[in-house]
This record gives sequence, C-alpha cells and structure tokens, in this order.
Amino acid sequence: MLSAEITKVVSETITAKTAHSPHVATLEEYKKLHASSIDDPESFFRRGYLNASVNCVDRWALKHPEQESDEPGQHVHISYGDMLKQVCMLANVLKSFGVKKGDIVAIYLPMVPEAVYAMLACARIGAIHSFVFAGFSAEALRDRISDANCALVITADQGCRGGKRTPLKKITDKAVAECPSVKNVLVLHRPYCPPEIMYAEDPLFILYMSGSTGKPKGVLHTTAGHLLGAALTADVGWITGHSYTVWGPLVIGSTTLVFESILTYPNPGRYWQMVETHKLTQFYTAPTAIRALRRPGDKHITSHDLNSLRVLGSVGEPINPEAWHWYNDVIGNGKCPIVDTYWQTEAGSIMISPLPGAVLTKPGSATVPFFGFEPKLLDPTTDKELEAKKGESIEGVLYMKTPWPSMARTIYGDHKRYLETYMALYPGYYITGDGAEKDSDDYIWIKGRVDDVINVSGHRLSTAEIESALIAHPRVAESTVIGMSDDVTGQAIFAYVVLKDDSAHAPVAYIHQDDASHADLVKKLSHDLVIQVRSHIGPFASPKRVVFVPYLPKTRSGKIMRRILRKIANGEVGASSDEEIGKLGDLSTLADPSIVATLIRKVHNL
Ligand code: 6R9
Repeated sequence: MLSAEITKVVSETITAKTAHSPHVATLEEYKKLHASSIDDPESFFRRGYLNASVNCVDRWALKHPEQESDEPGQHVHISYGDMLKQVCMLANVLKSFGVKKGDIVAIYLPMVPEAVYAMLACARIGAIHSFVFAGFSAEALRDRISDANCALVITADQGCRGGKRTPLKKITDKAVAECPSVKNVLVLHRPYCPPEIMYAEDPLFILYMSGSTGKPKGVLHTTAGHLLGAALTADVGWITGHSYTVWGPLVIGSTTLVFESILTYPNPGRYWQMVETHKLTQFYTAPTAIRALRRPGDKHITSHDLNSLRVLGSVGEPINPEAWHWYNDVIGNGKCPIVDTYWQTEAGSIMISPLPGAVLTKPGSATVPFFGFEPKLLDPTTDKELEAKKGESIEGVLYMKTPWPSMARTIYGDHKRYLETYMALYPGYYITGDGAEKDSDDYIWIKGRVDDVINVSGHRLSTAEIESALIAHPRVAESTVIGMSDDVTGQAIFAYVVLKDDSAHAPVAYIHQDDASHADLVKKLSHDLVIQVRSHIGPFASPKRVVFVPYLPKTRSGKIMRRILRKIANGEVGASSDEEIGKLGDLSTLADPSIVATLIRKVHNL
C-alpha cells in the first residue's frame, strides 16, 4: 500500500522515455520545453512524498522482477527482484544498529553490487549516505567520517582494481580508531523492510567534493530533486557515479553496468571488450579517459564489435576537438551523437548539454542549457550581466539564474560556506566558478575554472583553448597548461605535455630517459609545440616552457589537479622531500601520489 502510494506520486512527476528515438525531436521543441522549465518551474517540476529506493527498485521489481542490472567483472547479473531482497536485508541491518531517518552512514566500498545496495538501503530508511571513494586513505576517510559525525561505516575486506588489492577493512579500522562517533559493525538480516516516507526536500546523500583544499566540503542533495534531475537525463545514457550509475538508470528501470576495474587492465581494450560482451548502448566517460584510450593507438578498438552503441557521452572537463573527433569517428563510427554534458557535483544533474537528435553538436561546445537551467555570463570586472548583440559572441563568468530541482541545498554542517561560495558573489545568481563563451548561435563553450584563467600581458587566456591547440599536434596525447609568474608579462604559459606511445616515434622513450644526448630532440619537439600554439591561437599564447611528463596528476575521478602543477611550476616546491611535498596541501584525492616526485624532478631538472 505504502509503496504503491509512493510509486504513484513519483510516476506522475517523472516521465522518462527510452533512447530508441529522441524524446525531443527538434530544436524548436527543445526551445519550447526549455522556456516552460524557466517560466513556470513549479508545474514543470512537481514535488511530493516519495522514497528513492521504492522508485528505483520496488517499482521495477513489481513490474519486471526478472529484468537484469548487469554487473561486469565476473559478470554477475542482478535482477530487480534480487536487488529488492538485498536492499531490504541491508536496510534492516542498518535499522537494527539504530540507524534512523536523517542519520549519516559512510559507505567505503569499491564498485561492487553491495555499493549500490548500500546507497539504496540508506535511502530506504531515510538515512543520508556519504560515499567515500575506495581509493581514499585512512586520513581522508577519517576526515569525512568526522565531518559528518557518522555512527556507522559500511566497508569491505578488500577492494580489487587493475589487479591491485586494497585492504579496505584495515584502512577503515585505522580511520575509525580516531572517530568516536562510529559505533557499529554490520550483520545481515533477511525480511522485507518497509520504506520510510520521505518529503521531497529530505536529504538523500552528501558527497564530499573532489580535489578540494582544506576541510572537505560535503555537498548535500535532496530526495525528489536529485531523482528528478537524474531521471530526466538518464535515458540518453549519461551514466556516471551517483546520478548516472545508480539513481538515474534505476529510477527509470533500465540496466546499469557497475565496473570494478580500470580502463587499461589487462589491456587498453577493456572498455571496448565490455561494450561488445554486454551490448552496451550508452557509454559515458571523461575526456581524460578518451585521451588515454586514444594514446595507445586504434588496434585495441578495431578487434571489438561496437555496433550496439547509440549515444556517447563526455563529462568532467571541456573535450578537446581532437579527442571529440576521435571519439566520434573511431568509437562511434560516425553514427553516435557525442553528448558533451557540463555539470557539477553541486548541480546534481546535467546543466548544459545537447539533446541527441534535437540539438546539433559542435566539437568542444557543451551546446545549450538543459531544462530548468538559465545560464548567464557576467563581466568579471564589473559584475554586470553581459548581453550579446545579434551575431556576436560574449565571454564571461558563468552563473545560473533560476534554481533547479537537483541543486545541492547546503554544504553539510556549514550553510554559511554554501551561501558564501555559491550565492554571495552576485546575489540572485548561482556562480559555477567556470568561464564560458556564448557564441552567435547561443551555444556555450566552457573555458575552464575561472581561477585557472591565465593572464599574459593583459590577455585573458583560457587553459582549455591552449590545451586543445597542443593536443592537435600528432605526437601529443594530453597536456595541461598553467600560469607561472613572470616579471615581464605578469604570467607566462607553462605547458606540461604527455606524448603518445607510438612505436613509429620511438623518441618518446628517450625523452623520458632524461639522457642529455637527447636534449636536442626535446628542444625540437618543444619548439614545434610552441609553433603549433602560435599558429592556432596567436603569438601571445605561446608557452614559455614545455615540460614532457609521463602522465599528469589526477584525482580518482580523473580531474587534473592543477594546484599541484601550478605550485611546482612556480617553484613553491623545489625538492621531492616529504617536507617540500607537504607544501602541496591535501593530496588525499590524488590517484597516484608517486607522480609528484617525478614532476618535481622533471620541472627542476633534478
Ligand atoms: C560532473 C563533474 C565540476 C567541474 C565544472 C567544470 C568541469 C564538468 C564539463 C566541465 C567542460 C564539461 N566540467 N563537465 N567542463 N565541459 N562537459 O565533473 O562534477 O567533479 O564537481 O566538477 O568540472 O569546471 O565546474 P565535478
């Protein structure tokens, strides 16, 4: 009875269609729908009482109990019926430990089915989950547990990624030893667990921000808003993390694939082998992964049948046109729309993106605002809203004018910080922190974080633009540019460059041998790259220094940690001693900390 009531409310609120034919067929239709989402958001996005686990599991377990949620690795297939049992079991265990509505549970699990059950079990009883990546250290876990005062942690004995094992239980023990709030150990029970009725605005989860400096920032999302945001978009295949691996696909009753390993294990064909084996239709990844997959050449792709693919998504940073074309031509075979989705942890769901079938794409542009989003560009010097004259483009700081259902409601335990970070700079607007250009067709091009803009002799240069120019060189796999202080020009461009592993170009290996006899080769390639940027953008954008590195420092979610690159290039960290590395600040989100010493050595010629 209870679940039927809840199901009814939400199935009226959320309408989702399959991706077989575009759910919005033309640009005109999109424009009309988008305008109504801005003019009358109350009726476009209705609210009600619900339970996220009922919407994501019970609804489909009643309708098609045998439909599968597909788990790779050992290819475990999980039906919605099975999932309901597992979720209820775990929910009851949590309850037996005294976890109740509004409590926060830390989940420290790898990408295994239990991670999904745990998120849903929390949602079922109205507890808020705080998912901590299984790659985080004991210290990072401890900080996140204490910030949220969690009474219970769900973990596993060990995680397994790319053949490496991580002793998660041991790490948890270490973290928990310093967390007096944590009281409980888990035991599983079997019976059905009745769902808690949740108000639309009740919290669903908090998620600590990636790559943040200082105290972790727990972004808090609510039940109905998050589900609605995820459901509206999930049918075109944007399936990542919370929104697009769990909530989005499950709330519309589709199949999701949870992948435990890494993209290059045991070889760089791993993703394509999974596409073939599981006949995946939607594939969503980040430009950093696209560039990494392009790096070893196309031989790992052509041996797999990728015909099942219908939509290819990209998220996380601007996609360089070069990587865009490769994704489109080699992976999509020219048949799959490339859906570049711009959004943020705080947004909860996609903010700017083409609707495949309705909106034509331009490589490198995230295109047009999603329903409920009203982007505005403000002049960073005057804080005035920029208005484009017909046929002209404008560039400024990207703000959102209208609030949207899935937006974060607070930073856990620090509402003042939430208001100051996002709402205070320009009252009445939400600041994204990104710079953007709106072209004469009203398409939006994200230029990167405003803090990353480089100012050379008064020219404000976007890092994304210079990086795209560098990656257009046939030898370059990936690059990151940052500003280094310069007596003459204020800032100068410093480029970190990763080269492709291409056997036709053996010198890559030599370059990394740091052998003085190859200095000429390095010099020549650096010179070529400077010319490349000059010809693509202009002389003022020429890198002053080019340093070749084996790879870049990235977070677990693939974000390049520019802070590290900036500090090393600016000489703030001059040696690879522990004390010097300490100056780089919190490195807990870094995927592979050993890169730091390599970078210091390369930049300072040690
Ligand atoms: C979803 C996610 C948010 C920041 C965001 C922006 C960058 C994300 C992008 C993009 C250009 C895209 N970003 N998607 N830039 N084009 N399609 O990545 O969340 O980890 O919070 O990062 O990522 O700079 O402000 P999060």
